[in-house]
Amino acid sequence: MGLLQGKKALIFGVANDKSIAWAIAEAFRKEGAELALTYANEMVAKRVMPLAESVGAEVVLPCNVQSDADIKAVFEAIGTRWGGLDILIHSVAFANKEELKGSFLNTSREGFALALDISAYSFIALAKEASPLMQGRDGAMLAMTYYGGQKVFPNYNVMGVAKAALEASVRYLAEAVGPDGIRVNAISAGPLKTLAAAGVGGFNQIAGHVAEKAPLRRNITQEDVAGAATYLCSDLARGVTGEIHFVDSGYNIIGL
Ligand code: 1JT
Repeated sequence: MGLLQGKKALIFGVANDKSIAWAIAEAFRKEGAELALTYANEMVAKRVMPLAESVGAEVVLPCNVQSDADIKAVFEAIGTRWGGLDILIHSVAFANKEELKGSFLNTSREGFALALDISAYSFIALAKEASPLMQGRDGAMLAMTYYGGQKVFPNYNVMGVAKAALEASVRYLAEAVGPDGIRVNAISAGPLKTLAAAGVGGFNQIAGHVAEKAPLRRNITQEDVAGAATYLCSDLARGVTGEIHFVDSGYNIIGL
């Protein structure tokens, strides 16, 4: 029997077949989960629809996580269709491209608010709507983060601050919903070639450095992240909450 047999999983953040969220969807399906997917906007809809169909997703809806109305509509649909929810995946981030390069001093008030709204606050908003649907069913919530939320990386800038807020939110949410038996964790993934990474200057250099210096001497894959996500959202991780779990070939343990 699959590790997630019969569990109902709602996944935010599929943009294309390189998305971390997509690798998670495929892995969850293989382990017997039922899936619902959301996508950010009409631009990605034509890519996401065929993917959703190929895993038999029962609910596929647009959701701009900046919109309370969009979020409400998604959870209303989940409540109607499933009557409950076991797993929530947050794999969503955004920052203005101009603020992911050069000096951190050039972070604007608007850019800061935007990056933190989409990349950190949205997890809190989704958790608030998900928790009533997770009552009495050992729910699990999972967010995606990056080491730039803990240490300084060139160009990561405002995203680093957003990931720091997201990681702290994982801990505060874990405490808030823990009494209801709901667990909240994050995976800190090593650099991956996704749509998000495509817009980042010098990304290949970063990936090359990790492959050279990390204990495993390679970059991670989307499937590596999906494997850890499967464990963290399964009952095997029933005693694990509030954790930032690195899936980074061990890069973060190295000092020099
Ligand atoms: C976003 C982007 C969030 C790229 C991201 C991200 N989280 C990780 N990456 C990849 C990355 C980016 C930089 C980096 C290392 C990894 C782009 C769109 C907005 C959200 O520098 C060390 C800059």
